[in-house]
Amino acid sequence: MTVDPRRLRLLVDRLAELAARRIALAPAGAGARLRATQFRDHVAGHLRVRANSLDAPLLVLLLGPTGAGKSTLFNTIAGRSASPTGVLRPTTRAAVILANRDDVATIRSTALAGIPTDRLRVVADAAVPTGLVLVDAPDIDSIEHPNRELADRLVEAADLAIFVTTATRYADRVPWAVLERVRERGLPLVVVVNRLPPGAADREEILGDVRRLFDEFGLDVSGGVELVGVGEGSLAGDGESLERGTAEPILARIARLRGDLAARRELAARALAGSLSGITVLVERIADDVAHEAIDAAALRRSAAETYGRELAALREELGRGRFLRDEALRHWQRYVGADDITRIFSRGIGAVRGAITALLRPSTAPIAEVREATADDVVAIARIHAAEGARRVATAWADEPAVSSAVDDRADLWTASSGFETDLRARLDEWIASIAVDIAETGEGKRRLARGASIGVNAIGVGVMLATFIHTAGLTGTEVGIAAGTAFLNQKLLSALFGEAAMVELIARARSRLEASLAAAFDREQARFDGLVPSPVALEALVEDLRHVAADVRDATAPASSAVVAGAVNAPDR
Ligand SMILES: Nc1nc2c(ncn2[C@@H]2O[C@H](COP(=O)(O)OP(=O)(O)OP(=O)(O)O)[C@@H](O)[C@H]2O)c(=O)[nH]1
Ligand SMILES: [Mg+2]
Repeated sequence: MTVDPRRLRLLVDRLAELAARRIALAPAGAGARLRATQFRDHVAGHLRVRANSLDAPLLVLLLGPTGAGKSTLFNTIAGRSASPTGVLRPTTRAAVILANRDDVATIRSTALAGIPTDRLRVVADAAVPTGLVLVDAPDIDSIEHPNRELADRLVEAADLAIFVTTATRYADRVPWAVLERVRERGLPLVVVVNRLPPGAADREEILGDVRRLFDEFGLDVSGGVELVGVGEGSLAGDGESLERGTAEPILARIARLRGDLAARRELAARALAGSLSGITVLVERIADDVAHEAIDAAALRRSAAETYGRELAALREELGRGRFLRDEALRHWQRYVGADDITRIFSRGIGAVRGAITALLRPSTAPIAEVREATADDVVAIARIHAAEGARRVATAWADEPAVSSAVDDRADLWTASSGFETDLRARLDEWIASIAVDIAETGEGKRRLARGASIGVNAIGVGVMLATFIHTAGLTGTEVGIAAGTAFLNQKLLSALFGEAAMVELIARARSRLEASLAAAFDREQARFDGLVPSPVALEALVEDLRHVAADVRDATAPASSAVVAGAVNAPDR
């Protein structure tokens, strides 16, 4: 099976798009963040470069712990002091690049694109043949975290890693974390054990032990990985490089690659084949990360929704009991609907009421504005208490969740109702009150009566319906006589006289359900502040699916991948 080069490049496009989406969905936790970065950097810095051409300059990376002698070896290969060495650890803090000037431009716009200029030091050398770029990396184990980040970034772009360690340092733990990524991404590897003791038996023993460690780790030294011993050499005259004889095996390796296009192409193909099999592993692991994040995000949003749902239910119940309305407004209304002449008409029976009521209810005397405003104020005040309580409860719960704790801690505004809550709810209530008037005007009975008696104000009746959604005789217990009960009784009597019992009940029920929808919308707006702190579970799930698909497609396109097959594909004449 061969890899169709067009298909390969399309796969790279898809991988790049998925890597960008993954980064945009805020990976949770250090491990997930690292994998997301590796994914993006590896696709951009290596897969795309190699899918386009195996003849793009090879990137050979000197990698390893601080003080192992990377820069000294770099200078030995360069044949001059190009990367300062030092006794203070760490020494190298930028990626030092030795290349022909032609390759510098290429590599900076492809494999090394995105690395800040202040972290690159270019040593352009006309004497260096094109085709191979040597990079001295900062260390991977000192306390300088940016050094490690840069080294990690270079690992993603390299075609060959020359891992430099020493006879005393090879078993240190930290470098193995980097070697794990080298193994996963299938990066061709040469291991240099520097500063070996002079005795042949000691050297053999150390190299044997190194071989065993690498083999156990799954980096097969007897197979693909080369192991090179470099003796503790006297430094050359400049003190910045080794005597050339000491580093002979490495110098020979570099010279061969520089001089032989086929050897470079073979190495590039091997690196690409490693990348293609490694990327499926990485992509699957990222899909697992994202799947976990989708579950967590959904759980967080659900907990917020439940909390706000409980507060909304409590609010609804309180509103239904009507006790929150201030007496003063109710008294206004009771005085209006309970005026002597209306009571007198009521006592004469329903027929008489219908006939006389329109004449009696004069809009000019109705306390419409007062009751409306007082009611809206009271609803907003009590809703705000529940919105604030909902926010406090969600923020408290989320403060214990690692994925969102810092976001919640950083934002004091999330611990109470939003600053726009009152204005927003008031606008919704105004709309609601207006909708009651519209409903009355459109109701059969209302239509008739309004047509007949112009003097009866639709707004006055609207206030009656509005109040009836909060105070109603059924919702008040026997002990709660007083102003609310009395007003509810008279208000209902009036409305039922106007519309008939059944139409009245429906009118009130519709008003109540519209009010509930408005309150729910206002609470949704509050909850959305929290939802916005976690990525959308739907977007995360979609990403999981796309990642699994692309991993399967890469496997399908490359199996059974070998460097020869890949080489044939990428350099195929039909490109
Ligand atoms: N005598 C002797 N000294 C060496 C040898 N290799 C490296 N050194 C010294 O070890 C020290 C560290 O070497 P560097 O080349 O700066 O090490 P590095 O790996 O680049 O270190 P960082 O840049 O910190 O990551 C320097 O003082 C070198 O002169 C060697 O083979 N023999
Ligand atoms: Mg160095």
